[in-house]
Amino acid sequence: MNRRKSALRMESLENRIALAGDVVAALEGSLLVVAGDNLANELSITQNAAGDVTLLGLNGTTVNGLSSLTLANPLLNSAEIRMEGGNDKLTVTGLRTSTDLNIDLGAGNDAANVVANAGGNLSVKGEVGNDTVTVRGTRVGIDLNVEMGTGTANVNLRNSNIGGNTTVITDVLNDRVTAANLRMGGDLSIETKEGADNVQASLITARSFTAITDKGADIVTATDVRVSDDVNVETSTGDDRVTLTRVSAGNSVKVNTDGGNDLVVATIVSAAVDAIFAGGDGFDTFDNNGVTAGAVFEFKEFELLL
Ligand SMILES: [Ca+2]
Ligand SMILES: [Ca+2]
Repeated sequence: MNRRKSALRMESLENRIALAGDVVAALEGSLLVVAGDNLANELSITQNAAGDVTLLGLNGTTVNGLSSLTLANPLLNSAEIRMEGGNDKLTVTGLRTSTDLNIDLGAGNDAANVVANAGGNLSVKGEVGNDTVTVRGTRVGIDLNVEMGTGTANVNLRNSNIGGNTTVITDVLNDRVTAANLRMGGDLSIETKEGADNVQASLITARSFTAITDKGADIVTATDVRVSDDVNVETSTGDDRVTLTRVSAGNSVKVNTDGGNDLVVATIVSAAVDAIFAGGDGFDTFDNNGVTAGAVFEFKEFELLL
């Protein structure tokens, strides 16, 4: 009885290790390369105030065959983190690179939570699978790019500063993209492709804001968005709902909801040049709670005005 029990225990421990896999990490000059395997890896990468970088495997995941690896204050120009296949979980806390930080979650249902300071670009890529990506409390010197593959994507960007552009692209299926409290020197572009998508942008300062949601019943909500150039929202076919609240543009505001029975609510929206709202085909409703335009204010193809 006892022997059988311990044999079972041994087997279950082996299974757990096999499922958790191993992550290989190496410093190649000033490039940190981290590569998971095709199992579900759970990894935490933390850089402390002294500059030491610790890679900690969690729930059975090992790092170079061990439970963790610490690099003493390495000179980090850039980092490449590839999680490969499997449902991976990655947490990055305080990692500082003087140039680019690239994260590829690979296939699988992955989750990444990133707090970093990248002097160059920060890119997070997901392949097939339902991925959740959070970037918060982060500074990016140049561009922040998030690109998700097929599957339901949940992208959450908040409390961050980006020197250049922020681009989020998700693939088909019902995606959710939240951008909150972001300040950037360039453009915020969110493109969610087909599926019933939900785009929420709030407390944004940027050069421009673009949301393109393609087919499907989409929701686009922009609150406290201030741009020096254009605001552009296109929701394509499907019954869409676009809500703009306290949105101001140094150039124009353009909203086009295309086919479907759409609802557009505009509250305290100002454009230094044109404000143009088009409902497209279908029975569309425009709820105007204060739109001002320096040149042309036009709303067309709406069947009901509130
Ligand atoms: Ca993996
Ligand atoms: Ca993966």
